[in-house]
Amino acid sequence: MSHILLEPDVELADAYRDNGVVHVRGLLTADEIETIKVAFTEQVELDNSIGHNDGVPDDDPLARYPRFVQPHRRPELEVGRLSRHWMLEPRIMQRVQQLLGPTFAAQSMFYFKPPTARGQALHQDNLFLRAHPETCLAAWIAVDDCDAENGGLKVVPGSHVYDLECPEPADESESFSSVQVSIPPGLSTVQTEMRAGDVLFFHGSTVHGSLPNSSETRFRRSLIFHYVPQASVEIATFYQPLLTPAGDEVWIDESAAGGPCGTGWELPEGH
Ligand SMILES: O=C(O)CCC(=O)C(=O)O
Repeated sequence: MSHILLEPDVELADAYRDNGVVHVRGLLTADEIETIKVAFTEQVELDNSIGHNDGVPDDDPLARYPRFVQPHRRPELEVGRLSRHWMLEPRIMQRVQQLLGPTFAAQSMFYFKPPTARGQALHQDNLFLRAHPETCLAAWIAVDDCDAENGGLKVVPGSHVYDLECPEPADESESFSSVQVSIPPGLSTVQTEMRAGDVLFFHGSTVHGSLPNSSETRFRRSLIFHYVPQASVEIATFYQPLLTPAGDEVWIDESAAGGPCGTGWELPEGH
């Protein structure tokens, strides 16, 4: 067990402040996880056209099982309704608000990560969301048991106190995304081991990513949300409209492109 696991006698906010990443056991029940898993898997196997275009080749496992980005904006689909429900669900939202204060929801995503699929190289989420002046926070829900074999998330505790780093090219034999950041000096990656229904909360500067799914049989599905404090005054347009905890749509200013990489630097939308 890694030290990012929330101990019963530790406050969530204290653990988050110290590590920038907190693993909470069993927030969703087995039945709730089953409903999510079945709905998303049936959707992608029936029609994967709502998947995000990451430009992968046709013979890539991710071509058949593309990640879904912003599925909560598809109310006509069960996966859309489920995404929106869980994005605002009090067990998640109350914990997010303990960490951020008054909160807007900004993004939903679902990763299938089928057997042999590539992972996502180390990165910091707020490079993409560009929430300002406050950073974003992720709630990463394990829909399968996730570990090193099936490409479970790797995180760098303590990296949240560092600024955003302008990324370098990633090794695309291991990562479907093309950019990666380095591990801050003196810190190291922790391989998470999560059970279905566990949730990992992490800060927008926390360095994290995943290796390929080296299993021949196990998927590594996850439902992922990103949030920003209501104190944010700007965010990249892709994440708008934001949602209040009551589900009302809100628009704030659009953040300028570039961030730590300077002007002219463009990242793909979604991340
Ligand atoms: O699930 C993964 O492998 C990566 C997800 C991720 O990095 C993210 O949600 O920002």
